[in-house]
Amino acid sequence: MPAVSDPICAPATPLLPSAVAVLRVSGSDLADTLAPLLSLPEPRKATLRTLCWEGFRERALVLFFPGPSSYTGEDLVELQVHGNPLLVRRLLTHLGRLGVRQAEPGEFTRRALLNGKQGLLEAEALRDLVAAETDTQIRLAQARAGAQPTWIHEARAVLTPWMSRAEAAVDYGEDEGIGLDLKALKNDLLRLRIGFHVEQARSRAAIHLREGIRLGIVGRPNAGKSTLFNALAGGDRAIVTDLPGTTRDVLEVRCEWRGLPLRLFDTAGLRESEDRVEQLGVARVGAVLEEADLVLHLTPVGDGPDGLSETTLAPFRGKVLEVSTFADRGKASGVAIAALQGDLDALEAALKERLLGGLAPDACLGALATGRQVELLDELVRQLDLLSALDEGCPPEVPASLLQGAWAQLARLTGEDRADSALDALFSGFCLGK
Ligand SMILES: Nc1nc2c(ncn2[C@@H]2O[C@H](COP(=O)(O)OP(=O)(O)OP(=O)(O)O)[C@@H](O)[C@H]2O)c(=O)[nH]1
Ligand SMILES: [Mg+2]
Repeated sequence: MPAVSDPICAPATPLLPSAVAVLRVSGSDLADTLAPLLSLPEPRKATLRTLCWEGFRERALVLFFPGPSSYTGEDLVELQVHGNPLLVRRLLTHLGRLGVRQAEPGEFTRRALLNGKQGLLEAEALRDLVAAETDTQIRLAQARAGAQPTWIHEARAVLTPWMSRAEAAVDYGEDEGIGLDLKALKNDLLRLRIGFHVEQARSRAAIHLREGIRLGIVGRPNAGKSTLFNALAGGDRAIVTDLPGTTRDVLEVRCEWRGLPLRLFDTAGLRESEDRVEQLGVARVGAVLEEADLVLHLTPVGDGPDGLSETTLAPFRGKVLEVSTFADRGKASGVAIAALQGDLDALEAALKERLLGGLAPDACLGALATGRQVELLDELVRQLDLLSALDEGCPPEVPASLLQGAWAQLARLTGEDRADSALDALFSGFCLGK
């Protein structure tokens, strides 16, 4: 039985002039509710119907998915009408008169979740898929939307028998001499923990890819910052000249470069200047340093250190990557590039090492990727680490409670604990009609 069943409706496409607009209606017994407007067609067969209300006559393509074999698990009707925003609003108002209320953002998916049609992890992936801005982000979200990670099933398969053994040891242990074989438990956990550590590395990288990497480009004037900015952005976005002090403002661009979703910041060259505009530009570098996930500090090959860059970057050392530019002009150690010539392989390798722990973006397909998910995975790993460190002689209550803790983390991860807080956080990020 669906948990919620009052009929809801929402536009599933943006309210903009377009060829087609899609409206969704979900609820139990939609045949009755919608009877004054249309007779429902054969299930899952696109069928033309003329919708008549308040003097409007709209030819609509209608799709009917009877519950429970529908996205929401209840009756679902999709109406494809002409993409006039006013027409769509009039139809929604009329549906309101028939007792179909406007859905909250994400309410269709919330019902899908409550009716067991979808898991929380898949729903989070769907939200990310709709919000994705780059190819990599779309691929990652698609991989997560498809299926629950297999390691979750494997973990449950390992934990289930141990939970019953631990319970038995707690309930009957003393009377009937049932002990818990901690050594065998630790052995079983070993394989799981190795897998979990791989998942942790993959998900740390996946978080960067999902959120996009804020990359600041700083250095002295003429270090080649704007040239690199343009090369990464794949277009002529910033002015490049051989005059030092060309860039005065912070320029920002979002792009994907070699599988890395980036938010790039080009900045004014760091130097003491009499020029008022340039001074203002240099002052803005600080904000970029604060905001960035990683700062590329460019120094032309053969140039010595410069004092202003050193002092400006000192508080941010932990996130600075030193990069030698103009590699076409001389030999350099470390990460060396020639942006003008498009020679950026060393930078690619260094970025992937620093941000993805050396993983390729494709290696993160299917990994957990949100803050919520990764926190729960970390907690799960912590519980298993504690279990593996237990003394042979400890009372069975301790492993029993740790095993239950690990199980609870898995349930929170997949949303099977039905916690409202996770659902509310998720659906506040959804668009209408999803
Ligand atoms: N040979 C060579 N020239 C480069 C390279 N990168 C940049 N240049 C040239 O160096 C000059 C300065 O480049 P920009 O990208 O404007 O330098 P910038 O760091 O943005 O300079 P400011 O905006 O003044 O701080 C331009 O004439 C570029 O064509 C490179 O890798 N090799
Ligand atoms: Mg510049």
